[in-house]
Amino acid sequence: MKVALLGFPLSGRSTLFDALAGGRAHEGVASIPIPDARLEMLAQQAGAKKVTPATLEWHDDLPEFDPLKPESVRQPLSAARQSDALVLVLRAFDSPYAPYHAPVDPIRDLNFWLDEFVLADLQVVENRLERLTKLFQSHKESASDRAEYTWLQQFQRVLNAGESPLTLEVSRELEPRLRGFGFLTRKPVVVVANLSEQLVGQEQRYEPIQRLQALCEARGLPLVPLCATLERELRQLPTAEQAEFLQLLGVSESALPRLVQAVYKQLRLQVFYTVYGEETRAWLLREGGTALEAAATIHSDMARGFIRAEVCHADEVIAAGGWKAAHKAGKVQLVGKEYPLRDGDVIQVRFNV
Ligand SMILES: Nc1nc2c(ncn2[C@@H]2O[C@H](COP(=O)(O)OP(=O)(O)O)[C@@H](O)[C@H]2O)c(=O)[nH]1
Ligand SMILES: [Mg+2]
Repeated sequence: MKVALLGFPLSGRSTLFDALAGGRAHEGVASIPIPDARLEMLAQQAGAKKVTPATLEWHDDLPEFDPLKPESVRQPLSAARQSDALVLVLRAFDSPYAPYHAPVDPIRDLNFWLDEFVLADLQVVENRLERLTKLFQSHKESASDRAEYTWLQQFQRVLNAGESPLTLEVSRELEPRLRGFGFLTRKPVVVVANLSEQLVGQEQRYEPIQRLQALCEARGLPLVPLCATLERELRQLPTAEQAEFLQLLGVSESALPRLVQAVYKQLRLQVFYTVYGEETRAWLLREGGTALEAAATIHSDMARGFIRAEVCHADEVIAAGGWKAAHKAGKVQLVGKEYPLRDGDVIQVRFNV
């Protein structure tokens, strides 16, 4: 799952990315683990030698937008279509350079990006409708071309009316066709307000942030206020000194785990676990995913030769004292391919290839 950082130049994307990646980045890409207390417990109980968390792939590699050349916004936007989620970084700190000498106004900046999403998607829709119309004229269209046309027309109407396109349903057949367009207005978005050192911890009393909070709530966008430079400094400190540093700042904790969780939540994923041999591992699956899909995530052979799966929720495994103990206590269920996994299930696939 790809998460891309999007924002004006000098909004603090690279600083935030460094704070998240902690030096483990390569060319603006880094795998960032999802913090997971259940995984730690499961691994401890299993005596695992290797613990592998689920990760999201964070990207700070979108082409730059130059506010002095308005048309240059197209490049980062079209690259952003490839990602599964976007983190919109808004500058909420004063800067002598930021684009370019503009006063701090995170609401202006948020609206700029949201409007650009609509315009960019409308452009894609118009082009596609035109091509489909040509296809219809040659009478070579399929039923799914017709279905796509109808959906796109509805989408266009909703966008033009300024309504939320998230309410539009997409059928299972249509979904793979539409996925290719990477519509920005339908992407999971998390908003970051990048605060100055002075404001962090007191942002709730800062009027522009209060108004931003209200706007984000109205739009259904999670907002995470933080100070990227402080987060980066914090990350560079030895663990023993981090608590002291936070106390000095009057902040209770780093905002980064909350940011990662917010993105994860917006992606509508769930976690499942495997406890095989020496390794305890967390995996990601779409919400509502089945045992067969989980098997396919682990290994294609497991899906191909799927017989049954043993399933027990991590909380029950932990309460029982481990996988074997959960077995003994009769907590482990035997399920088939279509079983819908619950967030936090531990699974052991029986397969034959
Ligand atoms: N005061 C303050 N400055 C920041 C913060 N985040 C970034 N900066 C500064 O803003 C400048 C641009 O940051 P950078 O991360 O390179 O922005 P990018 O262009 O969006 O990648 C740098 O000089 C940073 O030190 C912040 O949270 N507070
Ligand atoms: Mg940068």
